[in-house]
Amino acid sequence: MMKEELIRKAYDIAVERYAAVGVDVNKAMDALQKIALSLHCWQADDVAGFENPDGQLTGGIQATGNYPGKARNIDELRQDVCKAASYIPGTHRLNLHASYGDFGGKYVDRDEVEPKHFESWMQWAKEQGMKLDFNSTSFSHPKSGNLSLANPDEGIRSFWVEHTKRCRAIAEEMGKYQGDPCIMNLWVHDGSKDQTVNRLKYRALLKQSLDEIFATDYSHMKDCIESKVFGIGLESYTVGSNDFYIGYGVSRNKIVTLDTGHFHPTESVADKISSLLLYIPEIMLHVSRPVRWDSDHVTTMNDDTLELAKEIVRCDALDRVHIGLDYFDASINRIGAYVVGSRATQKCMLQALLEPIAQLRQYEANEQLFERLALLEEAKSLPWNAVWDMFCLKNNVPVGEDFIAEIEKYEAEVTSKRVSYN
Ligand code: RNT
Ligand code: ZN
Repeated sequence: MMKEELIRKAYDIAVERYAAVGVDVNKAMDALQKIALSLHCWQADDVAGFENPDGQLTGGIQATGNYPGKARNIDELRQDVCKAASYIPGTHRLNLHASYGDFGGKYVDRDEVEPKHFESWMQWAKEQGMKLDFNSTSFSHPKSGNLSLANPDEGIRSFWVEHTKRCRAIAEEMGKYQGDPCIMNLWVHDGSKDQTVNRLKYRALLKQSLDEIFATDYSHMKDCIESKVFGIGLESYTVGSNDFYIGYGVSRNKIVTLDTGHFHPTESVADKISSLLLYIPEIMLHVSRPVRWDSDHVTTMNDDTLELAKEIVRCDALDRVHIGLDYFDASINRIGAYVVGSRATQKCMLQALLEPIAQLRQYEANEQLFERLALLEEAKSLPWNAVWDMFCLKNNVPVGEDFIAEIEKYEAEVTSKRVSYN
């Protein structure tokens, strides 16, 4: 039997199997089709950017590994992102950092970035049918230090305020150009390696900086703010902690970014969704996979990601939760990393959309708790994978593991030929 015929057969059986537990598979497929992931541009080049690609990555983040073939310039990065996107079903967004501007070979300092440095990105994204999101960049700069927006030195603080204000103006132009709001994430690394005695002072400074940055109202961009537990070399104190940004987000009506790698290991990020949705307008996610000290391993279809996806669907919040990816693995094929993490996230979303939620809710309401647990367990082995295969087929992307050989081919023909500078 032809592979396609097999996929269709398995799909038809899955549709019936799901109907028996009250789930409409077509509806789930349609919903999945509408979910645009925001792909992080920085997986392609280990967060190097185009200001000074040989410069050091600072700010408490690290990309470990030295796998050959990383993108060395804007053209290669675009080519790689396109390649990755061609193996990810659906239409997705691209999330740029300010350090990835098209600077035309000149050094443009962070307090000088302008929409014109992102014009070619906007045009390119439009040609690809992709929308853009954006990030200010506080790290990997001579003025980054340990404190940027929370720096008591007024010269340094205002430098970063200016940078971030300019980033919002760039995001506004992107949003206007693409006819869809550009989501701008603000994450700063500010923190301290060891015991800190002026915690309140730095947090007050960060609050002040944010108020200055957000003073201008825009209508084509949305702001989000991202917390963290600790950075490498900044282990004892993080100015922008979870409490800090939840307080700020709630009081200023800002989107809060939940990076799944930025919480204590036993904390459930999934459980935060329903609380936050009651107090803030929207949520941005950075879906990642924490492993020990590293918050940025490639996303997989693990319990954490599944629970997160289920909570979004159970809260009926697909239109209020934006799903971005954030990991950087320099030890494996980088295009492969994009594809594995994106497809894993989509598989989790699909399983969430296929959950027999009506029946589960009824059990819960009736206090039929064995029944609830039993159906949750059984649902794990319902044939969601047949639906996933069909989704890939419909979207004209490789089904199952077929993308492995294709990425190997791209590696042999393209990325392995790139001379590494590191
Ligand atoms: C760092 C944050 C942040 C970065 C990107 C590169 O811990 O997660 O989102 O990963 O800005
Ligand atoms: Zn993040």
